[in-house]
Amino acid sequence: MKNLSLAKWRSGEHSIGAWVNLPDLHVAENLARMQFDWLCFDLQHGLLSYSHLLALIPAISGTDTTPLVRVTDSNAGGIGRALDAGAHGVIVPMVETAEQAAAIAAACRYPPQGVRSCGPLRGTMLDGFDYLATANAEIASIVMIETAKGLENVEAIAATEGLSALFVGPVDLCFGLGITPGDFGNPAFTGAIARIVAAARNAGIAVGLFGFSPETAAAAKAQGFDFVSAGTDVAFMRLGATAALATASGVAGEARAGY
Ligand code: 3PY
Ligand code: MG
Repeated sequence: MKNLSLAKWRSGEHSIGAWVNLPDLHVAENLARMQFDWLCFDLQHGLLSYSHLLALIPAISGTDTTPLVRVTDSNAGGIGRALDAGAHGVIVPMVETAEQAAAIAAACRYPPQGVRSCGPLRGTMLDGFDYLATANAEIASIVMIETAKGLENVEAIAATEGLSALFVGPVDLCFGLGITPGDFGNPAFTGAIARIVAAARNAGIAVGLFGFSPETAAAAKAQGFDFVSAGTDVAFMRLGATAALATASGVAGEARAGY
């Protein structure tokens, strides 16, 4: 198997993905054919269940778009299930300590580097018979920094052996900092972003951002992020529908990004 997004992050190339909240394989199929580097199927907050993943990941297989899954939490069983469904990487929310990060990195790798249990049924079907031999080097283990405690420990978390990337959840990070959700210009927020980016850079791993809007996504590269989501499937629909309705009616509507 080959993780094209991980290869980009390792070579310092910026990548842009999209977030999938809807359990419809046609949405995923379309997005994967629109040149996004990766799609993240969201089991934490999206309207998806594990059985949807089994259909959605094959819907983008064979394209150059990397399938990532945001799991519900750091439980090793859930991480193993997402990878066994064919994900090329997991994004784990609310990570707060280096011990947690180490357990996540281990859950993503087969022994001797980790503790992932062997069962590459879907991996072999989708990615070929070299799956078992190549998965440890290709699976991305990504942890979210989005709480006050996670930020406090970010340097130690970033230094964790086997971790591929940090990922910022901007709205939970606002909650963690005690500022208004969406107040992304607040110095407390911009300071936290600079600290997270520096921690990743110093540890030699990538750092990504959930793009709350196309505008915040566009600013991510200059802020030092290696990868960013341009939006969610639902937000794309809302933004496109608002623009279409405004053009057709001649009455401007309020475009709402976000989730
Ligand atoms: C956040 O903004 O906290 C996220 O996790 C994005 O989904
Ligand atoms: Mg979050």
